[in-house]
Amino acid sequence: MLTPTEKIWHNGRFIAWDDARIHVLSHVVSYGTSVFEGIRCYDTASGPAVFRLQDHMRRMIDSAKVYRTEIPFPAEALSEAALELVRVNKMRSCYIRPIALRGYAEMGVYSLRNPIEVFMACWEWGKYLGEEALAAGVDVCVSSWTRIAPNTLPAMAKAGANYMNSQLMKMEAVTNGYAEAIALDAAGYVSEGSGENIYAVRDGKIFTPPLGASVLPGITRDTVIRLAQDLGIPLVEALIPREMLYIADEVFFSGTAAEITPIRSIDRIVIGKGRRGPVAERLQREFFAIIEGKKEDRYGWLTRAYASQPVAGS
Ligand code: PPE
Repeated sequence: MLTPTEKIWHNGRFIAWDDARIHVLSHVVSYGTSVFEGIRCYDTASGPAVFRLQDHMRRMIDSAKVYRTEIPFPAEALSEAALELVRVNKMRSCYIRPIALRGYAEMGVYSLRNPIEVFMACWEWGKYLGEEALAAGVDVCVSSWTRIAPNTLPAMAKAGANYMNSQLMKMEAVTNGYAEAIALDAAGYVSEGSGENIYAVRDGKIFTPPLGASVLPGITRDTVIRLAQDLGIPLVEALIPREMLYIADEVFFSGTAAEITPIRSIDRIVIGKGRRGPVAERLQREFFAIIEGKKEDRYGWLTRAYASQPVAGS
């Protein structure tokens, strides 16, 4: 159950958590008309800091553009609002959810005359795929559902409606006793998880599906690509046949919520040694060293939320 924080940002001002309501006939409710982001704020050695804030806000603006929508706040203003949100709620580490939706005015599929409402909330969110997931790995399946096909729902846009496809995958997986599902794209190649990008490692080389395989351009995916390069681990974007997952030495997920999560079995076939592999572990170590502030933030990925460290409980 979600633990409420004090305030939610709405169209430029802060309102009480319980007041962040919309009418049931808001366009988004019937038609899924929303674009959103998921961002993490980490409690680093030098105080709470938000990871790749501007990149997330840029993606939200891009997602809206695909739907012919201009969010009435520039990325800088949204970023500033996110930092203020962390401050007013006195958070140290949290998950930040900005969402732009089409609100209440008219009914019918055409949405462009309905008002754009922008909300931003934050809450504490622990480990997405379970406490043990990061160290032990998770058991997953290949979904019987295909990922949203090219030119149907645009996968590069992080739109609410895309998550109906993700939900079909996730419900089936959980019902069958798996932590998560992997979707294949419309051509049958590996696409992504319900809320994560995916990687397969074979003989020390990382493979990840290209954007053309109906994947979200993950901010963590971009992070993994850069960290792999820095660590001298070869990484290629390539079409991945399903069976390549089964014979990989390692398979792992990345995402804001999932961070870097190893996969230890797929469809009950043990992957590699059935536990976190060395490549995933090296990437995790580098990733966590940066976000915990133990290693230099060499790409300027962290934005401090407080000018000076907040006193705990103040
Ligand atoms: N693919 C999908 C479909 C996806 O939803 C996410 C994020 C990713 C890839 C990874 O993207 P990024 O977070 O930028 O590295 N999924 C978010 C939603 C989780 C949720 O359940 O809600 C997330 O990880 O925050």
